[in-house]
Amino acid sequence: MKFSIVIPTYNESGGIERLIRELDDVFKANALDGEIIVVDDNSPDGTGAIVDRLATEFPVRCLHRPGKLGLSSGVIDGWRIARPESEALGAMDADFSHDIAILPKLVRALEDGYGLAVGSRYVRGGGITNWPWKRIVTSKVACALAQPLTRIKDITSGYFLVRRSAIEGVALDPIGFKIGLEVIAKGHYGKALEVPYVFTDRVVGESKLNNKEIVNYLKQLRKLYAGRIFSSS
Ligand SMILES: Nc1nc2c(ncn2[C@@H]2O[C@H](COP(=O)(O)OP(=O)(O)O)[C@@H](O)[C@H]2O)c(=O)[nH]1
Ligand SMILES: [Mg+2]
Repeated sequence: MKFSIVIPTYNESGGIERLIRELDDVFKANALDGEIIVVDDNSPDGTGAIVDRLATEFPVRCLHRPGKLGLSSGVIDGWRIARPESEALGAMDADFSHDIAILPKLVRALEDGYGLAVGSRYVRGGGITNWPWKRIVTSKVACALAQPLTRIKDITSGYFLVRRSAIEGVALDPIGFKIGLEVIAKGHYGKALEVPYVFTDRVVGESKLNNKEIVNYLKQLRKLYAGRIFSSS
């Protein structure tokens, strides 16, 4: 199944070239027909220019946005320009936290009839290494707060593939960091599969998660819960 995977970037010059090379290796080794769309928010460190240079050699394009407009909106904008033949759309971070070795499993899951395949830290076989305990607690609390919305365990995962038809016509809120939660809560994907992987903290660059994004997450949850109450009454 052809797919397009969006990588939102802000100041990821330290790793983006290696990531694209390694993704291309994974595509070739597993006969995957994937397109990479990097959505760069005019990173001061020149991430966008690096991607433009790689576009002649690798299946990658860069969507340049004028400034730091947010992770979720970046993924949504990237999906808008995905090639029409891609039946699956996905997202992945640029910092190697998301293990590219499980990408073939995500693709195969969709080929096997799942509408959504999520890279998951919170199912058997998954985990987290070298994350500061504060981040682990934040992530667990974030997942617990959203648990009533879905059976999926790693609700805040930013690593997934979804059938395009499952989100077509669905109004995805571009707020904040958690585009995966929007898809999980609103998509019409039928069966979902969580594929375990071990999340590793970034080795280069800096995290962009800050208190503002945590507040954005709470706002997003409030809207999702309000939408549920409204639609069930
Ligand atoms: N285009 C874009 N990408 C962003 C923005 N904020 C974060 N990202 C990217 O989103 C991904 C996840 O961000 P990261 O800082 O690693 O978050 P963390 O893993 O939760 O600490 C990375 O690839 C970032 O470069 C943004 O405002 N715009
Ligand atoms: Mg990260």
